[in-house]
Amino acid sequence: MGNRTLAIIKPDAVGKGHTGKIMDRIISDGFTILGARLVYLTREKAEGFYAVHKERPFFNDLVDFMTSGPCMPMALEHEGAVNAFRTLIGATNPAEADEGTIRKDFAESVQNNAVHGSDSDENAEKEIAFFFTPDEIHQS
Ligand code: IDP
Ligand code: MG
Repeated sequence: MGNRTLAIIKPDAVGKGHTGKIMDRIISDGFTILGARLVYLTREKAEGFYAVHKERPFFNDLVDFMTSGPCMPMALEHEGAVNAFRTLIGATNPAEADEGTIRKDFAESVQNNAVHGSDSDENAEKEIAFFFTPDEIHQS
């Protein structure tokens, strides 16, 4: 079980000024932030990041959304980081997210759902490398 995951505070949450509150929830839940940066995704980068979803009907809207403003990718450390973070953020659709989760409290809709979290250790490492070079990640 890996100890790292890639989180993104998405453009809806950054735009509404929720970045600090969401980072506070992440830190309070015991995650260490190994790297973080404000990023303006190009269309090409957003399409690359979500390439696994390119056949889905919502793909174009998702890319529009992810390029609508800055977002904040973060490399996070925690024991069993992938599952721990997905528990903290809640279900993809905020209407189905548990009380106290980040998506329940900050998401607008199934698309504009405030945060991303990696879905496997393998994808976590790929997604961290998508945004950060090894020397940009704090080695704890
Ligand atoms: P996840 O972010 O919870 O892992 P995924 O199924 O990997 O969910 O979908 C990636 C992102 O695509 C979601 O976070 C959300 O922004 C968007 N998305 C997923 N399903 C839908 C949908 O049915 N309609 C619109 N957008 C969606
Ligand atoms: Mg996913």
